[in-house]
Amino acid sequence: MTCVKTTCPYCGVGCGVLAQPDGTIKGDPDHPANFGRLCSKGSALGETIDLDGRLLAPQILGREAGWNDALDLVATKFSAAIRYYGPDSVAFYVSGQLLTEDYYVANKLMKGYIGSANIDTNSRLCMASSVAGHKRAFGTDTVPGTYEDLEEADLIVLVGSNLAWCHPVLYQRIAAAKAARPEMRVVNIDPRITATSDLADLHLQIKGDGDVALFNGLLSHLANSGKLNSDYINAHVNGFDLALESATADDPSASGLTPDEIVEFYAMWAGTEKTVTIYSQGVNQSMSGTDKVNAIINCHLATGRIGKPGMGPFSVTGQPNAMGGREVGGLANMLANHLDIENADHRDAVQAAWNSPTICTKPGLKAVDLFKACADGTIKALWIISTNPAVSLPDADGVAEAISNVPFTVVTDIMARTDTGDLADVLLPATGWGEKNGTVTNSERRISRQRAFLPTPGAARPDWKIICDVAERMGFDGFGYETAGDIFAEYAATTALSQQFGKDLNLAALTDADYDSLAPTQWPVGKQTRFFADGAFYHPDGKARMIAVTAPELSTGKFRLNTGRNRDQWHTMTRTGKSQRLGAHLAEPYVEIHPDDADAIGVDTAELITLYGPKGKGIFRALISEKVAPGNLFAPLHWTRQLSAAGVVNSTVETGVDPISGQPATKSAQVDASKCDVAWYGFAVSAAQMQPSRPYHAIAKTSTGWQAEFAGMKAPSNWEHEARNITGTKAGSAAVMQDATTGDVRVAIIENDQISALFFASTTPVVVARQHAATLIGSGVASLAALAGRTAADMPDPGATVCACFNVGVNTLRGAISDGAMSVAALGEATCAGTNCGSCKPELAALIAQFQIPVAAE
Ligand SMILES: Nc1nc2c(c(=O)[nH]1)N[C@H]1C(S)=C(S)[C@@H](COP(=O)(O)OP(=O)(O)OC[C@H]3O[C@@H](n4cnc5c(=O)[nH]c(N)nc54)[C@H](O)[C@@H]3O)O[C@H]1N2
Ligand SMILES: Nc1nc2c(c(=O)[nH]1)N[C@H]1C(S)=C(S)[C@@H](COP(=O)(O)OP(=O)(O)OC[C@H]3O[C@@H](n4cnc5c(=O)[nH]c(N)nc54)[C@H](O)[C@@H]3O)O[C@H]1N2
Ligand code: SF4
Ligand SMILES: [Mo]
Repeated sequence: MTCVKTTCPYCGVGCGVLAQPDGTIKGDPDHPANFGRLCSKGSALGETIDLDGRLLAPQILGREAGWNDALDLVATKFSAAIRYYGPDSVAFYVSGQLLTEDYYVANKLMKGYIGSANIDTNSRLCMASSVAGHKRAFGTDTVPGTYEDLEEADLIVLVGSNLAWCHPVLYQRIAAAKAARPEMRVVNIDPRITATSDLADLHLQIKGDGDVALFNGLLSHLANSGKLNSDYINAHVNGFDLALESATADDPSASGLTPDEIVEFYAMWAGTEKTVTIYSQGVNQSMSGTDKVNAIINCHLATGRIGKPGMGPFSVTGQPNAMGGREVGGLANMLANHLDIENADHRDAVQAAWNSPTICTKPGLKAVDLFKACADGTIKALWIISTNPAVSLPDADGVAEAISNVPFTVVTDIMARTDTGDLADVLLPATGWGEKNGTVTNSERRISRQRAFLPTPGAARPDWKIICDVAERMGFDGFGYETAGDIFAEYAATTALSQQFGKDLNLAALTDADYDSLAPTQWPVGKQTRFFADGAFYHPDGKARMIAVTAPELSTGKFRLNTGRNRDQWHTMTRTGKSQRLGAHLAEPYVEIHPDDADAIGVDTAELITLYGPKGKGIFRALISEKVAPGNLFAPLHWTRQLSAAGVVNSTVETGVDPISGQPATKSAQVDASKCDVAWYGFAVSAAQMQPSRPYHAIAKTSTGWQAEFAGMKAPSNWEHEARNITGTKAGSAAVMQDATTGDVRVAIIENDQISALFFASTTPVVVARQHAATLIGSGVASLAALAGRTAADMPDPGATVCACFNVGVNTLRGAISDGAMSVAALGEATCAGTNCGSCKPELAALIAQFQIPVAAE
C-alpha cells in the first residue's frame, strides 16, 4: 500500500508521519523533528480519520445545501455588511491549525481586499505574549534556536511547560539526551507538579505568576556574581541599565520559593553556559505574559547565551502551524511576512505585492475584543474557521451568546456538531488532515508538507479553496489559485519583502521549489540555522533590547484556577475524542485539588466539585492530589457541551488580558469551589451513544460503544426507566439488582442473550471496573455475573489505561512491578507499556516510585 510522508496535525513539534490509506501510521524516521518517534496522540491518528460525525455538505440554517447557494449567501452577506457598515463590521476568527496556504489567503482577503485587519486567531490565546516579547527584544518575532540545542544543552529550564504531555517528542529527545549524558540538568518551574517534573533534577513549585520576580532576581544575581557578558551587551544590546535597575528592585522571594531553592537555581543557571530556557503557556497565558517572556530573554541577552549551540530562550509553539500563521501575518496586529501594519512603507509594499485594491491601515480587534464587538452588535458578519471559541475562550458562555448575537455567522469545520458550529447560520465542510495539502511551520521554523493520503469525503473542500471561492464571489480577483502549491509559491515570493525591509523571514529560495516533493526545510533557508549569536537584531539600530520589567502584584482570591492539557486529548476533543484508547487515560472533566482544600470544602475522593466563576459555573470530578498547592486548582480545557453537562472549564474562567499582547490569562482564573451535593452517582456502558442530560455527565468512547459518568440531584423512582433512558436502550429485558444494605443499584439490559447496556448507581461515587464493564457489551456473559461489575477470576481487570499505545492498565502495571519490573525498561519488557511512543514513561516511573516508598510503620 502506498505510504505518504506527511506531518502530524497536533502539536508544534511538527513530527513527520508515514501514513497509509488504511489508517496505518508510523513516525517518519527521516524527519528531523522526530526521527521516527510519535507520541500517543500521533500514534492514534489512524483511529480518528473515520467519517463518523463529519460534516460532509454545506448547511444553511441546519439544512443541507449546495455549495453554490452556501457560497453565494456568504459572499452576499459579507459584501452587504461591508457596504452598509464598513469593512470593520466584519471579522474572521481563524486558527493556528490552518495550513499556511489557508492562512495566507484568509489574511490576504481580509487585509488586502476587504480592507480591515479584523482577522484574529486562536494564537491570540496561545502565542501572542511570546510574539510581543520577541518583537520587543529582537525587533521581530523570531525563535532563535533549533531542537538540537535541547539535546546539546547542559541545563534545560522549563518554565510553565508540561513538555512531557504537550510536546512529548521533544520531551523524549531531552530524556534520551539526559540518559546519554547524565550530567545534563533539568529544572521545571511550575506551580503544579506534572509528568514533566519526573525528568527534573529540581522542581520549583513557584507561586502562580511569580516568574517575573524569579527571573528579575536571576538577572541581578548574574550581575552580582560577575556572570554578565559585557562584550556581548556592549556590542549588541540596548536597555541593560534600566532592565537591571528594575530587576534589582524586585524581590525574588515574591516567587514563593524558599531562599535555598532560589540560590540553587541561580547557581545552576549562572554556572552553566549551555542553558536553554523553554517556555510555554504558564508564561504566555498571563496578565504579565509579555513581561515574563522579556524577563527570561533579558537573562539570555545579558549573558550572550543566545543563538549558539545548546543555548537560548525557546518558546515552544502549541499548534501545528502556530509559527506559519505568524509568518503570514494571521494576527490582527500584524501584516504579512513579519511586517508591521503601522508602517506605511510596509503597507504599500504588501499592497503592491498583492496587487490588491486596498490595505488595512490600523490593527484589528484582538480575540477577546473581537467577541466583545460581536456581543455589542458592532460585528455584522463573522466567519470562524478551524477553531471552537465557544469552548476555548474565557467566559465561554458569554462568547457563545456573543456569537449567537451576530446577525450572520459562518463556521468552517470538519465536524457536523461542535459547540461553535451549533451557533452558526452557515456551516461549510472542510477537508481534514490526510485529505488536504499544504504546509506547516514547527517550533524550530521548519516547514513541512502535510500531504493527502485519503479521498475527499462527501462535498468537503480545502479551507483555502472555500476562502478563495468566497473572495471571488465578493468580486475580488487575485484568488484564482488552482492548487495549494500555487499559493505557497506566491507566499514564498512575497517573503522577499521581509528582506527588503531588513526583517528575518526569507523563503524566496522556495518559490520555485517542487511543492509535491518539498522536504522538511528550516528557514532561513540555506544559511545559518540559528539567529543572533553575533547580534544582528531587527531593531533599526541592529541591537537587541533588554526590557525593564516589574513583578506584578499577585492576586489573592479564593482559589487560583489553573487550566491546561491532558496527555491524550487535543483541545476540544473533536478528533482525539474519537479514539477509545486516548479516552481511556482520563475520561471525564476533573479538577485537581489539594487534600487540605478538599477537606475544607468537605469533598472526598471522586465526589463532585462545583466551581463558580464570576459569570458561570461548572461541575468537575474531584481529583485530590498534593501535586497542586493549597489554594490552587487545576482543570483541563478539553471538555465541551457535546461531551459533558457542565465540564466546559472556560464557563468559569473570566480573566483579564496581558496589556501588551492581548492574550487572556487562562492560567489564573479566580473561582470559588464547593462540594456539589448530589443524591446519587452513576456509571453506564452501552453500545449506543448516550446523552444522559443530568446535572453532571460526561461521555466517552469505549472499545464496544460508549460510557457515561453522571450524577443526579434526586433518586429516580424507577431504576429500570432511568437505566433505559440514560443508556438509550428501549428493547430487551432488564435485570435490576439493588443491594439491600448499601442501596447500590445495578441494571443489565439484555437483548437476544447479549448484554446491550449496563448501569450502575450508588449514593457514593460508583466503584466498578469500568474498562471491564465496557468489554461486556455485546458479550453473552450471564447477566448476574456482569451485574457484579467485577471481573471473573480468569479475566483480571487491567484498570485505568496508562499506556494508550498498547492499552496497558494500571493494575497490570502494578502486577508487573510487584513481580520485579522495577525500571521503566523492565516494565516495558514485561508489559510493552511505554515501548512505542513513550508518552507514559513519566507515569510508569511514578508507579515504580510509589511502589518503592516504604509504608510508614504504624
Ligand atoms: N496533549 C496535548 N498536547 C498539546 C495540546 C493539547 O491540547 N493536548 N495543545 C497544544 C497547544 S495549542 C499548546 S499551546 C501547548 C501548551 O503546552 P503547555 O504550555 O506545556 O501546556 P499547559 O497544560 O497549557 O500549561 C503548561 C503548564 O503551565 C503551568 N503554569 C500555570 N501557571 C503558571 C505560572 O504562573 N508560572 C509557571 N511557571 N507555570 C504555570 C501549568 O501548571 C501547566 O503545567 O500544548 C500543545 N500540545
Ligand atoms: N482555559 C483555557 N483555555 C484555553 C487554553 C488553556 O490553556 N486554558 N489554551 C488556549 C490555546 S493555547 C489554544 S491553541 C486554544 C485551542 O482551542 P480551539 O482552537 O478552539 O480548539 P480545537 O479543538 O483545536 O478547535 C479546532 C476546531 O477545528 C476543527 N478542525 C479540525 N481540522 C480542521 C480543518 O482541517 N479545517 C477546519 N476548517 N476545521 C478543522 C476541529 O473539529 C475543531 O472544531 O484554546 C485556548 N483556550
Ligand atoms: S509530539 Fe505528538 S502531537 Fe506533537 S507533533 Fe509529534 S506526534 Fe504529533
Ligand atoms: Mo495553543
